[in-house]
Amino acid sequence: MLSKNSTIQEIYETVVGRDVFDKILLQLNINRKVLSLPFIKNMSLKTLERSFYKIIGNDLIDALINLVNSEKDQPVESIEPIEQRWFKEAVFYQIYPKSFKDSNGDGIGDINGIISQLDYLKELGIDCLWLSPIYDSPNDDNGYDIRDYKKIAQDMGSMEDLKNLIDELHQRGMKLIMDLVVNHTSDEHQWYQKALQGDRAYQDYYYLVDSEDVPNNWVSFFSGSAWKYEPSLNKWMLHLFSKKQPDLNWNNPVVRQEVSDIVNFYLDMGVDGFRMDVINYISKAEGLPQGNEIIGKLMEFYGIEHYYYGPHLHDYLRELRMDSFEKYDSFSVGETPGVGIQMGRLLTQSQRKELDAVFNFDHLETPGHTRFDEYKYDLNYLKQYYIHYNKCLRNNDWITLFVDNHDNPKMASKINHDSIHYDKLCMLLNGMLLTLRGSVFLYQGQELGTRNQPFQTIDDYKDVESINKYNELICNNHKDPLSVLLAGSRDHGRVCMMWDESENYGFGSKGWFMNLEKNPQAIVSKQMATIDSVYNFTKELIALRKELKTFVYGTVDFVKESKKNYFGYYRKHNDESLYVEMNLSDRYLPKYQNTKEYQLIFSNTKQHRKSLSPYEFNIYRVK
Ligand code: ISL
Ligand code: CA
Repeated sequence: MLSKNSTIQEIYETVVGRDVFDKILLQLNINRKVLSLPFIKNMSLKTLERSFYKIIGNDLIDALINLVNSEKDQPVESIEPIEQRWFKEAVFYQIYPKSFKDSNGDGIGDINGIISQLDYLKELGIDCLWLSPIYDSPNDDNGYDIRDYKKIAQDMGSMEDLKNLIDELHQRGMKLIMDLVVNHTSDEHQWYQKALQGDRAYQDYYYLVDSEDVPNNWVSFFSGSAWKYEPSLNKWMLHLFSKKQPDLNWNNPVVRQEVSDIVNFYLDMGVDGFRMDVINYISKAEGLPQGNEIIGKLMEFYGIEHYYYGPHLHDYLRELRMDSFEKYDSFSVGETPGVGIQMGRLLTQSQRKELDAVFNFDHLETPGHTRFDEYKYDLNYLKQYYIHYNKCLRNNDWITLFVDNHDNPKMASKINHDSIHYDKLCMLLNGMLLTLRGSVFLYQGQELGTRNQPFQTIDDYKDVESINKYNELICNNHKDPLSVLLAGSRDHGRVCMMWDESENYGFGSKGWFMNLEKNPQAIVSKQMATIDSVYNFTKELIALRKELKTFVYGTVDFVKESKKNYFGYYRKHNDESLYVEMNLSDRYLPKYQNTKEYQLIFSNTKQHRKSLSPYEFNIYRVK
């Protein structure tokens, strides 16, 4: 057990301690090397608290010690060969169904629209689709607020359509994972409705708390308090997300039973696994204690330390896996915001039987920045992130590789939105993902080189998070709320796919969310017809990755790590050795690694020179 007498180094050697320190340093933009300075690492927590009392107060260290002591396990440092599984070889493709493809002219993407594009996805080389929620929902959070888990939203189609989709996918040798949103339901779910009508059994499904005043200082991810007063019950309801998304009480075994029942319902139907929404938030600390002020300010969300790695997280995940996933050759990937590398390892190591992989989000912003900051993303950070991440992993670990999803602006836009080399940059990003070790998740449009939207007025936004954020900024007299939204809105990822040059790029006049981008390059029809497009680059590289299993199971050895703007690594497996190199900048760069004897097998550049051109990406076979 660690205590205030423990040193910083002792804390850093624990799973939680390491991740928490790394996170704090990241947020404060301080290099983690400071922790190796003798003066720092040998300092006891007591001294740390005393020295910085004015800044950190008297309960931050207690909060840290509690969290650290709550985790008794350590990752297993296995040297066994990597276990071969389908999801490690697969290239995943995330679909935001509303925006993907409309089949019936109502302007809203649907299941039949997806079916109509399966040949397109197969040709691209996609192995498995992940669908953002398609269940019945009042759409307060675009489907992440589910009213009925076993019913398909009317706009999306029917259960028959879903079965059809599964058949059509399986016939093509492809798979499907669905979104499992079970940290919360919609307040229109019958469970919550029954709770509101006074049914005690259903009240126990949620956090409905008796209290004179707001039960604690936790805040919602979508602005304001995480508590809503329910006058008819005279109780407070916990909602970490919108007011229409009450959190489920996982301490109630009946709730856990309901969840495994939902999972089994779909796995029995033939679905191949789930992406599990904010699954690390399901276990909340006993008594729902007040969030620490300093952590709240630093992380922007008060209370987070009491639920992002809660006391029963491992138990609940294991139980769910045994009751459902384990009976099938299925895949589970957890969306785990805030979880660091070591905690992620404990959630995913194969012998622990919790999750197969998680999404770690620490690469989406550079140190010291949050999503709504307007800044230029430096790719050297992404490089260091992957180098560090890989060095922490053993063969019993598995990770996901991604840069875009429905909750973020486009990574390439953050890096260099206006560059004349934008397409090459997109190729480089896709190239990096497809040649590192991990399951690759492409987001719809990423194969085209789509970019952020030129949103101008508040009416251009649809997302509940953006709209709440805007109102909050207005209340706080912010000078330029629209520029904040433009930098960080999730809507950049949610506009409709651009299929062709017909009205609204194929979504017609009723399109639910028009693509305002006036860059006609990133359209499917054009990209397919252009030899050196982002699409063709991505398609050919996926094919190469399928052919060369070295990219999946090979070792990763980074070279020239300290050369700014240069990223190079070897992938080796059996007798094969491949070398990947890239220029992370939009200027010419020396070729730091000698590749003269190597055979160039893949590139985003036609004319090769002595130096690397802007965003050049090359793969060599080492002879
Ligand atoms: O956008 C965020 C809050 O500022 C992210 O932290 C995001 O909410 C978080 O990653 C959780 O995302 C998932 O759950 C949400 C849903 O709105 C997101 O679309 C989903 O990916 C609630 O279900
Ligand atoms: Ca439709």
